[in-house]
Amino acid sequence: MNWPAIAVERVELREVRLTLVHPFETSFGRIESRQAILVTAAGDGLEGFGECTAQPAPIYSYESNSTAWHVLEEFLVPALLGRTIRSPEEIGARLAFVRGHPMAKSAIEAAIHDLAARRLAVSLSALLGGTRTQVPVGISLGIEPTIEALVAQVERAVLRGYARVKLKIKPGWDVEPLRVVREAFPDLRLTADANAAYSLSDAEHLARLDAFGLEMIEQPLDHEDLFDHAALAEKIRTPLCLDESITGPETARHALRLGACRIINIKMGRVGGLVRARAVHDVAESAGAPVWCGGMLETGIGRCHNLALASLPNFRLPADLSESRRYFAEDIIHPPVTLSDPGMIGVPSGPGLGHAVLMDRVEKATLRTAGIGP
Ligand code: OSB
Ligand code: MG
Repeated sequence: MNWPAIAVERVELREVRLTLVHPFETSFGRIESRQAILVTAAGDGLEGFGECTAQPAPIYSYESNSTAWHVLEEFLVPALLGRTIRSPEEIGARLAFVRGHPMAKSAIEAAIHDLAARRLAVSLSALLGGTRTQVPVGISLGIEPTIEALVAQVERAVLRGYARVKLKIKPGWDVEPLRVVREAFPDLRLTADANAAYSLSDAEHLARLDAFGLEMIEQPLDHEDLFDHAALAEKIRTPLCLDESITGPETARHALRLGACRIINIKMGRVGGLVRARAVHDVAESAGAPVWCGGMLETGIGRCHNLALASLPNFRLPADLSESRRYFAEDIIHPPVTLSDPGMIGVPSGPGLGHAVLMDRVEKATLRTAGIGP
């Protein structure tokens, strides 16, 4: 689909906080609410929305809401304001002078994509060239106080119809919870995500997880260590998937070539936007490796972007994309995201995000705002 010439006249930043219906605990800490920067790009009488996937603290990656706010306000937005954007690649090119800060870049790039899609009156998925009308989805379940509590969560997810369940693991919360869940659900598509909590010296321990028929283990080792992931892959049978380590098409190519992973989790924020996310998708596709769309507990806005991204053809495995109600009592979009069929979420077909942004709920959740431009 042809990209329209887009004039970015004004940008608004807004930090919001939405309480999660259930706290989410990973090897790096416990998350009780989704606190995010929303970006609105206005031009030609239309508005597009983006969401920054950073969190308040620089724990999952080095970005935080404050660094993203600073970089957006001082550098990224001024580099785009008043410009006519003639291609999706032009956004990244104009932002390339800023080193790093992929989540901040992705948020404004996403807002401009939404604006472009609305301008053409097509869905974001259509603008990207998506080929799916619904995408297979799973659920990512956090560490629970007890194994019984975890089994209850898995049971609810299975009854709800999720196509795959991912369990967060860390040293001391791995073999036992996986063993018990596997015993209770022998046919469940099951994966585990360590968020970099292990080192190569744990290889023998991690090999014990081979007994549970996991479809993959996600990011067992340090985010910067492709080499040790390749060494670990030789010592265990379960396929490795990388999340934190994959920062773009470059690391994707290196990781696949080294044998550091066989599967890639793509998050648009982590890789610096939709254009780079597609580039990672293409690198993996030509290497014959499947990808799937990861999540960062996004509000409905980020979730719609993820659904559009996951409609591309090589997103062959279930996404970490769950219903709005799994995260929030009241999402900020209408209608909320729900399962369309068991284990599937429909890709929005209306213009742009395809869901309305509920500004009254956004206002209620707002912590701070900044307007940039006339
Ligand atoms: O590692 O995939 C991860 C959430 C926050 C930070 C990191 C991760 C996650 C998830 C949640 O697993 C996935 C979702 O949005 O449902
Ligand atoms: Mg992960």
